[in-house]
Amino acid sequence: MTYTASSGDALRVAIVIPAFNEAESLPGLLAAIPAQVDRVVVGDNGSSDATAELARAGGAVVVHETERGYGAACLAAIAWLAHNEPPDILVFLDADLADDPAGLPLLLAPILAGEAELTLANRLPLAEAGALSGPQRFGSWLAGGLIRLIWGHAFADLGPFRAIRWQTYQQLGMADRNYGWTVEMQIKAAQSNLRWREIALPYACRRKGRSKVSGNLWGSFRAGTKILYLILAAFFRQGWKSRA
Ligand SMILES: Nc1nc2c(ncn2[C@@H]2O[C@H](COP(=O)(O)OP(=O)(O)OP(=O)(O)O)[C@@H](O)[C@H]2O)c(=O)[nH]1
Ligand SMILES: [Mg+2]
Repeated sequence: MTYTASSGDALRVAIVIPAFNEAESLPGLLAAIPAQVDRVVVGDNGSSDATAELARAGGAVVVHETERGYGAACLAAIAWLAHNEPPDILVFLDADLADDPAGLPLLLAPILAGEAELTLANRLPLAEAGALSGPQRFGSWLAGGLIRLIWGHAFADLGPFRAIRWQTYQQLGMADRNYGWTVEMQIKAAQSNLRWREIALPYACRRKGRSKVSGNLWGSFRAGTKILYLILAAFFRQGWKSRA
């Protein structure tokens, strides 16, 4: 199945879902994914529950990645797509049903219209009460502010639900293997002056399963320090390069 671009081209969309012990949420999530989506690939990090079986039962391809980490799971799933069915548009979606797959047409619209290479779901305007923690909101504000200060691109959020043209993704050279995946993509989008759009989409509280990142202090701390580290490292690396 495909989506149609304003140029009339039929574009294939693939969704990457990094999942670790999300057996309770995954069946509902997979059932809510629009039929036009061509392929769903779940990057599983050795879940001890039925995540892999339920993902397959829900029609997804499951790629196993031994190294724990959000980025590592995404990279493994993307490698499978690169070797099997490279799509035209790559979408990222968490497995815990906090993002609603029904928002996909809105997320894809600027890309299908040829107006953007990257679109990101902004969780802040429509987030359910309690869905975004204080540290998450502060982290998005601080990271967004630093990226605007350094590269002039004003992102409001670092949300996981996003879409990017496959060719554009390939040019970014994504590498982060854990908490820095989302911010790395936004830093590189800003550095390469990509045309991007943020779209306000609903964001719900996690109702099932255990939080791996924001819902626990250690996860939030590690995510926060990794995000700050990546922004400052990119700034200094760029600074050195421009002086070299
Ligand atoms: N494969 C894999 N997936 C992960 C890992 N850590 C998190 N995830 C997945 O990444 C997504 C985001 O993790 P969450 O625990 O929802 O993090 P969060 O959204 O910041 O926190 P909550 O608000 O509590 O949901 C979920 O689909 C997780 O299953 C990991 O180490 N490996
Ligand atoms: Mg979540």
